[in-house]
Amino acid sequence: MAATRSVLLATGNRHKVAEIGLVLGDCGYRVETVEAPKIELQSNSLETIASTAAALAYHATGKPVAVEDAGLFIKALNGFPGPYSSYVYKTIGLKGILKLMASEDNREALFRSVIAYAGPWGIVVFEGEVRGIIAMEARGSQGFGFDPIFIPEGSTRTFAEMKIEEKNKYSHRAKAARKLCEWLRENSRLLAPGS
Ligand code: ITT
Repeated sequence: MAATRSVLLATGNRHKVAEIGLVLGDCGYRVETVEAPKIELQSNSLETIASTAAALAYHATGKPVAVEDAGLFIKALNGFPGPYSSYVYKTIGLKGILKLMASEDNREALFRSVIAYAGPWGIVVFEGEVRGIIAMEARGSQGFGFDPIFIPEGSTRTFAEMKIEEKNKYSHRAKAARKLCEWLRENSRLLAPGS
């Protein structure tokens, strides 16, 4: 089915667009992008960050807008970096995380994704998570961010060793996007054609 309807996603991350685009394509929607709100919100809650950013973007564009916020939560580090994942990736990076984890036997971690979709209906929020472990060393060259050090439950390979289709079978983001798909199906009457 050709996707004639679209969802506007406020993000500067092309990998998110590709991953969410693949899922939404399956339910007949294209992803279009708009610049993410300039304000980088600091909060302990992915829900608060995504919802506030979606509300701001909706206000700025006058069109329904989705924002996705995600984070990596490492058990042995009490959930660090969590909502600060983007900042931690840019500062200490993969090497820094592997160093912090060097003497840890417990490698359990969790990726969480929250998609907030703001429109005339208010803000709806969809969540997805995937459990896994932090690898002993970085592996793979696909994807982005912490993909080279995260091995999802049910696989022996890191996200960075997977093509998007395979990552989407496991990923937090694909799970949240599938929930958005269900919502779009059930609420298509709220969305004007072409919006
Ligand atoms: P936006 O423009 O959408 O904000 P971003 O890259 O800044 O893009 P986030 O604020 O959601 O995205 O930051 C989440 C960070 O967590 C991201 O920069 C990665 O370092 C990490 N992360 C989130 N999801 C990930 C995934 O699927 N694979 C690898 N790392 C991920």
